[in-house]
Amino acid sequence: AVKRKWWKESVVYQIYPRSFMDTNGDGIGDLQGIISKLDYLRDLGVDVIWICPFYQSPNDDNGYDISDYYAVAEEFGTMEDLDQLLDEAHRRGIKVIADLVLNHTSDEHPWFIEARESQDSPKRDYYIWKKGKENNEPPTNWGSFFGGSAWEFDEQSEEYYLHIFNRKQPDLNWENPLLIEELHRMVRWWLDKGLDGFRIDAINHIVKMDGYPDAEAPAHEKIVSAHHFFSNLPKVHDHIQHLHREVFRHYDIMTVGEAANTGPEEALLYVGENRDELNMVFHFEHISMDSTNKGLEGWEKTPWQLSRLKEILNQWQTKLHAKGWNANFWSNHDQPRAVSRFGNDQEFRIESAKLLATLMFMLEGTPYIYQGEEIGMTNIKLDAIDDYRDSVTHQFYRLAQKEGWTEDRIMRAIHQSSRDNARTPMQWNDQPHGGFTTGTPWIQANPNASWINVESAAQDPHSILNYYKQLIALRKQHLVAVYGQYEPLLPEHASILAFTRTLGNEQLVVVMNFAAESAHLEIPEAVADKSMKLLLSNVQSATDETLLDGYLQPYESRVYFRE
Ligand code: TEU
Ligand code: CA
Repeated sequence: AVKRKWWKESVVYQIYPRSFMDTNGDGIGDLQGIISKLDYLRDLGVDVIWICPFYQSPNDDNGYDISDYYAVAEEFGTMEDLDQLLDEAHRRGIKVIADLVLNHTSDEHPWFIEARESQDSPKRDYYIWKKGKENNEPPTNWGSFFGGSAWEFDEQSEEYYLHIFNRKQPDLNWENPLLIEELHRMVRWWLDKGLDGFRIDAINHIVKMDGYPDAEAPAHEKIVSAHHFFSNLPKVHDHIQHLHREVFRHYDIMTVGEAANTGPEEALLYVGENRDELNMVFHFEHISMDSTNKGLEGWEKTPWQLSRLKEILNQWQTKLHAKGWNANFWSNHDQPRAVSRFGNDQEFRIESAKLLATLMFMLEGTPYIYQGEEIGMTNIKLDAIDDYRDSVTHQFYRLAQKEGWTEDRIMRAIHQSSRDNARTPMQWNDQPHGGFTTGTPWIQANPNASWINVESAAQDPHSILNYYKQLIALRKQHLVAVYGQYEPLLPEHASILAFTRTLGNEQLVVVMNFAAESAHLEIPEAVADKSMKLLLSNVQSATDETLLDGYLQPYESRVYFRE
């Protein structure tokens, strides 16, 4: 028997508030903007919205650098707006989860301001301080995720502090029980306010390797990737279990942790059903398929292989079945647009966007939609570095210049990989700036907003948007889509990804062609019998019978059902 849970049966929609909807013309999305679109989200069929950080922040990293955990960022609105948002969402049957950033704060958080006052400041131990090496080099050779050293020298108190992200994001010291108590109190405060759970930022990085060793590297390499010294260390689990015991288990909530550099075995330690940690984690294995390099070169995408995607999905689907739970996604606010990256954003934009959605919704796990994905929003190519807003993109630009890359090469990499690809304004209609704002948006809207937008998609029965509605409805009607056991079909096929999902005597058969050419389809006889009913397809010619036809059109996807 399956263990039914609301968060397993939910569809989650991720909102990047800065880019979602602006209601006061200052060019920045706001909480009232989200409220104004709740009916849209309800009609889409969304059960949960995840809102990226809306806390007070100097915005070096758009809210992931928090200076007050208990305050709403002024440009987003007020605490009353937030209460209203919770209220109005709940009235529509939509739950709300928020980002929870526990690995670091802003350097403008009062804790850090106090901590850096002197080496014996009472708050000193809230962060991680070390002396440099004898030759004035940083304490270790660890590189930050965002480029450059993970250590910054603080002139005021004459020690280095650790920041595995930007230098304005000092890492919190989870060795300090007082800090932990403060964080627990804060999490409880938000749950008491009515939040329905959290997406927990960078949670697998909160513990750093004892003794702070250097990573092995050739002597001339002063700064190297050292992720293994601050990813998935055993004590992370003690801390999450502690948080669960003290806080989470007292509420009916959902939790999803962000866990880069995590494979399925490690993931089970976070999401295993008797672990009392998290409900699910985001891993990045499938969205790392197209960056085989590390460091700056990692910004240059390389072709991805369907065989690799199959391998990854097989592992995650099989290993977590009946033991944990998957979080399924193609994109988020840190990633390029899915249709540009894994589909085809030219001739087959509509078909391939639907195909990608079909996969995410038909796998076992909870599906996540990133805002704009439901209308097939694409990457953007801005001409000049000054048009980009993301601090990490600017950091990349500086470092690549220093390495001697040409402007062309740098901009090509930025066009492929910049986080701003996902952060252009949501495209609501064909008005200026996609109807996102009546003022000047904080970042340019994609010029294709004139024809890729919600209003026109809503009017077209064959739009990506209406296909998402059908997918969501299908998942609600058929429990097998949520809980069915996954089994791969046609494992060797070069362009077709196919699988079955089985629950009792119900079965889904999903077939998808990931190529821009039609593909030969031969379903094993045991699966392809005449009782199969077509539930959904992204081409209009598909019928019950066509499963036996022997081919799929470019980017065609179909879902069959039998009982
Ligand atoms: O992202 C975390 C993050 O960037 C890494 O875990 C990343 O996945 C890793 O570099 C592997 O490539 C979160 C937020 O989503 C992001 O927007 C923030 O900038 C970051 O944390 C810092 O808070
Ligand atoms: Ca605004």
